[in-house]
Amino acid sequence: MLKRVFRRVTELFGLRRSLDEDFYAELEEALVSSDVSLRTATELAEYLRTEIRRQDIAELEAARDLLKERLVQVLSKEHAALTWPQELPGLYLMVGVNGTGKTTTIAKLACRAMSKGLRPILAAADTFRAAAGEQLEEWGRRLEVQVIKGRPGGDPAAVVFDALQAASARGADLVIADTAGRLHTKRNLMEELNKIGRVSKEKLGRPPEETLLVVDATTGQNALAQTKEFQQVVGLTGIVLTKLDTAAKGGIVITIADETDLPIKCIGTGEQPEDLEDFDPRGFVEAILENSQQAGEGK
Ligand SMILES: Nc1nc2c(ncn2[C@@H]2O[C@H](COP(=O)(O)OP(=O)(O)OP(=O)(O)O)[C@@H](O)[C@H]2O)c(=O)[nH]1
Ligand SMILES: [Mg+2]
Repeated sequence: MLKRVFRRVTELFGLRRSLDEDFYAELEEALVSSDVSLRTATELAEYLRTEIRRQDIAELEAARDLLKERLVQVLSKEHAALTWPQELPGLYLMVGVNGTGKTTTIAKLACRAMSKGLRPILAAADTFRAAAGEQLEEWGRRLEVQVIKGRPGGDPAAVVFDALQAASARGADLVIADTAGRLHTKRNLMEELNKIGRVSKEKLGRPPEETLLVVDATTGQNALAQTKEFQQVVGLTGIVLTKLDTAAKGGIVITIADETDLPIKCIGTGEQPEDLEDFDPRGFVEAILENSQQAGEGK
């Protein structure tokens, strides 16, 4: 799936003969065309230039290994694993712009929780669209997980509150709350999200175990602006990057890791409940920067 993500970067190492000045400019350009931000691309090229000189590297192969190691370093963050609740019930809040895969990811997380022996409850705090609650209820039926729903147009914070209450009453371990997709530039909707965060924190007596921003990997560079806005309004613990099984270029993963302190916790690789993987920085880097011979075979 990620084979063609960094094709231009991969090809650069395959086609070039030497590490001359043009190499760095071309590397920067190839990274940007793979959705890496200009800032991150420049930093990476500069790092390579310095290290190649310092270590007196002449081989393209060695330069590629250097880039790989640097990318692994950039992508490796603390607290990258999902935090499962210590105190019950725990809470996962799912946030993000429209259509990124929040609701689907909730089904995936519910599955993951159940495979760990935890009992989840889903909170349909997307009261904005009637169909949103129905979509979550459909997952609830499929997975045999309870769904707490509010009135259409009702207060989403109240739905999360009710779900936490229900979880306590019924001995459930984890509430996973769906929220309406919202543009990070819409002030009133972001305020609503802030309220959901405040109310849950008050009810729990601590912050939610996870407040996860669901990012569509095909979004490109706008994902960075989204991340920064949501981080400011609701305080994120990490990112779930979805749709990596599609035509996503994936460079945004590197930009988010480089320009924020948030870990990418999981990746979505399909539309089914089992299509969720822990993010593995080394595996990711190996997948995007395979050696040029393999890249040729993959065409
Ligand atoms: N290929 C692929 N499709 C995905 C993935 N995650 C979600 N989708 C699809 O993306 C579409 C939107 O997913 P939803 O889960 O409804 O997204 P949402 O963020 O809840 O959307 P809103 O509630 O409208 O904001 C659906 O068709 C999902 O099946 C993924 O990892 N891979
Ligand atoms: Mg949804």
